[in-house]
Amino acid sequence: MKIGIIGGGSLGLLWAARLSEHVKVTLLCRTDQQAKTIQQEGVILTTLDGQEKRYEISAEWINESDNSADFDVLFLMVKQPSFEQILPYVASVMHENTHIVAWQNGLGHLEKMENFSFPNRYAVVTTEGARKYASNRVQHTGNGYIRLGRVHSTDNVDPLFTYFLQQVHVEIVTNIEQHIWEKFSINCVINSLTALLEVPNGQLMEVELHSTMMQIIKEISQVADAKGLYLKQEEIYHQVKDVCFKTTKNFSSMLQDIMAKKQTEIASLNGMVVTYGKQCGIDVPMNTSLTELIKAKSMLF
Ligand code: KPL
Repeated sequence: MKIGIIGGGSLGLLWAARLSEHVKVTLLCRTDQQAKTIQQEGVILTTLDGQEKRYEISAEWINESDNSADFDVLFLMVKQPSFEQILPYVASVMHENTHIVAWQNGLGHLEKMENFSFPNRYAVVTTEGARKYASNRVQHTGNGYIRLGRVHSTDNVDPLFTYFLQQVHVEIVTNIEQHIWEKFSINCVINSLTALLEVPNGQLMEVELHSTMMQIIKEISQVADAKGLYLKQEEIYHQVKDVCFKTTKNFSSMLQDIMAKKQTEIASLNGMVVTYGKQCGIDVPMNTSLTELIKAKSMLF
């Protein structure tokens, strides 16, 4: 199987290293500088137990990559703000049976894929934590689940692809939409609060934030309800606690973006709650305030 990973962020680097132990993987980078560094030095992964491992990975700059590449699997691992831009490139390096897997946090990306005729569409939700600390260096900061499911299809997952996913410990689920909303809720809580308070995930549990967290979750569950999905609020809160515990030292992706002065995913997280709230006529004051505060924080840096 020929696998391409688009996007060399923290999870892109982690998965390039991980997959290279099983299959041929090409990292399709969004900058020439990153592709060159990885070609010369490989990807350096610091494992959970603190060991440094070097992986030789084939890397290409997407502007110069070979468009006849024909990948069997493409992992789309760019952040939400860049997602739409890479879709024409995806269309140019796939064949008619390519498995296209979207790994984004938040909501909105699946609708964007609908404008393209991708036959085998999947989404992944994961609570694993990773931190990129140089263009080719990543630290694995927390274990978590990795769940994949077909988007808008009840067809079984192809046996060869299933075998590959099992080898890399990806769980196949049938109701990915429900998982996406649950993970979305977890990210709306952890990412916005860690970014605002500038603390690693674990520290959210060291201070009194219970009613703030419950209010974020309550508003999300109200909009989810209007969209025909049922979220168990207490259950989501327990999942938030569990993720904070398992990724205790991790800087959430939103905090990493704030620190790197990059555009955050707030519009696809709490901002999406605001958008859906307006569409459904539901007041979502906590998510509105968090969206405004994170946007303001990014602008004031
Ligand atoms: O997905 C994450 C993120 O940082 O975006 C969590 C699970 C919160 C890990 O930090």
